[in-house]
Amino acid sequence: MSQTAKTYPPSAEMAASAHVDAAKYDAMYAASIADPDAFWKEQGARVDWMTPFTQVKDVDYTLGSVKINWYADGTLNASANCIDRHLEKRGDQTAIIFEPDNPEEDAQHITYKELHAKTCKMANILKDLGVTRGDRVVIYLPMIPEAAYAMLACARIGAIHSIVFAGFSPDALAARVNGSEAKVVITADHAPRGGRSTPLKTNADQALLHCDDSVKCLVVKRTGGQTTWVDGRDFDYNALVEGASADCAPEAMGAEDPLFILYTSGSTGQPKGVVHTTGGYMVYASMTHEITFDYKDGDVFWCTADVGWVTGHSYIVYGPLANGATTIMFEGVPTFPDASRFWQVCEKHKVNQFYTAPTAIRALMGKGDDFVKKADLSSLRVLGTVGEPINPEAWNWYNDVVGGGRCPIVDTWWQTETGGHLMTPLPGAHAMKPGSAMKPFFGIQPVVLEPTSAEQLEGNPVEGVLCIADSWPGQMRTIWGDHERFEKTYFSDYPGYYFTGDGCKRDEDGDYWITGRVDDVINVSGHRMGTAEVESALVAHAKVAEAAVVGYPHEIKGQGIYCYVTLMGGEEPTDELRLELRNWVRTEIGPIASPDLIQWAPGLPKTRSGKIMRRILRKIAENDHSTLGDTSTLADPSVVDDLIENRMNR
Ligand code: 6R9
Repeated sequence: MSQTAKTYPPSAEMAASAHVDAAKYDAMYAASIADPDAFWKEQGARVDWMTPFTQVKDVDYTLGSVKINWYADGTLNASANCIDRHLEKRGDQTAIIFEPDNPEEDAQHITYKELHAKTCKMANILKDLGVTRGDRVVIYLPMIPEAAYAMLACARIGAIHSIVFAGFSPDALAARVNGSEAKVVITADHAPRGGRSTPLKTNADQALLHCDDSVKCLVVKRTGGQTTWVDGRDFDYNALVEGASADCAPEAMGAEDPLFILYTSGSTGQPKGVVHTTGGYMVYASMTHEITFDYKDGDVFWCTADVGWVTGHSYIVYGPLANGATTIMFEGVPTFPDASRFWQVCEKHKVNQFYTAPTAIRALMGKGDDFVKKADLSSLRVLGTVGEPINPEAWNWYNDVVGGGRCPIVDTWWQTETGGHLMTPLPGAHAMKPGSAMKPFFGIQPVVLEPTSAEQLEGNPVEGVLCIADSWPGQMRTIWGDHERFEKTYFSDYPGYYFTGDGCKRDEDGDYWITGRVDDVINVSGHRMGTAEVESALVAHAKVAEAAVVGYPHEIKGQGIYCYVTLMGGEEPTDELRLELRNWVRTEIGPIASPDLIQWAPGLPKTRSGKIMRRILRKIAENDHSTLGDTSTLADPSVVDDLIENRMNR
């Protein structure tokens, strides 16, 4: 990512009106580092506690005894913080605007009072299905209001939700139901998206064949489309909701009781269940939502993510609702019915803060400015991006064409693991640089380390791996069922630090630029994908002997999926087989894991000990094979010539 000389300081008006200006940022940041306990004690008051906390931070990053606790002796309920506490002041205010996939279908405005009733009803239905405190519930729903009711209903009764993105396959769903030993799966008949429809219930049926017989399935009617029904296992939400009570007292949960599990890809093995707990997560989601987006009472906030990702958890549901905002849930895609949809929705609902991913910006940029210009975007005040580094061209287009040069862009860097933003410019405080995540959020101490010596790089400019020196309340606490893997993944390579898996540059002004993953995680359209997952899907195919998967630069998606495949002896490398493997991976994992390029590899470059040299495969996929580095340790250096000769990415 190139650094540009031009910076974009906040307007005088923005600096004067924002929650945080430059001087306040400096003072608050210094205070947050000097005395984290005092700082986070004060911020702890953002949420309503049933039992006030007396402890603030209790953290140890020592390998073998890693523990992360915040506000541990307090009790609270996340759903009460998102709903009940707003009822008196804003019971009739819209909490959620639901914008359906089809623009002809009416949007729904759900008030805080209605949200309360719907959440309580869903909570009572779950209780009747036998769900109690600490149980897991898997949510496999489209972007419909019931997804938010389901999350909040779980939180209300102390159940732990685990959302599985509706684009994931039955196999991926089954793995997550089994991994979390869920009691109930909540799904819908069909999921409309982009004018097409996914048979979600059919997927759930297939997944449940591989799950314990005791798992129940609660089915929401979205389209009324056909489904099959298993009596005794399947329950009709729309029928049950009629008779359900609209009262359900929120459970008093310990601050460190899990709020949710969210599976995400890592550099090795199968996806891991990231665990977030209640107190610290709520404080951090609420604070980052308010400060990063300069959210003010009465604003309409739109995050275009899906609730299946962490961005949807923190910035569609928990953060905005904790702050009493009006939050938009959009069921559709940016290009349906055409490329003006995002902007039409902004105009229709008078959106004040708009938060999306670089991949969407690049795709829309390619469709031309007219789609933007025909909408009235004067309500927009702050724009945001998340998920991957944004290239300066896309940043400039977002700034000029969408924001009309008036709206600061917050380039928020964070992860499923971090619960909320760790680095971002603040709208009223920082002179933005296109492509830079700029500054740490309060309490965040980024350090740049030399990758092999783990030595901390001081001064500016420097480049290395990005670690965080201390904890913050929104940090993940463990990997579900595998605390050892948690310690090993995040605290073993660079002892004493949380290792992010990202590389970064700190420029001469001390501003941060994320350079991308340094591990075997690739970022496809802002979605995390472990190369190991795609490899294991490929080798599960009868005709595949071996596979290696790497990322390569892709104009729209950021990174594309490049697969090197060695076939079983006697198998013909045909285009039909390519297509078959592509579809195979789509069914094994989901469409987001579709290979972009599949190269037939008679052999893979391996060391004499049999380790695949991915560095070489990455270079070939990037079409940058002039500097392959040292290949002398390869067992058979000649395979490299064949791979270069037959590369797909020319
Ligand atoms: C929130 C989310 C995390 C990974 C992260 C990094 C990349 C996210 C970014 C960014 C550059 C940004 N990433 N935001 N890279 N600039 N503003 O995306 O979580 O799905 O867990 O992905 O995404 O590589 O490590 P998650």
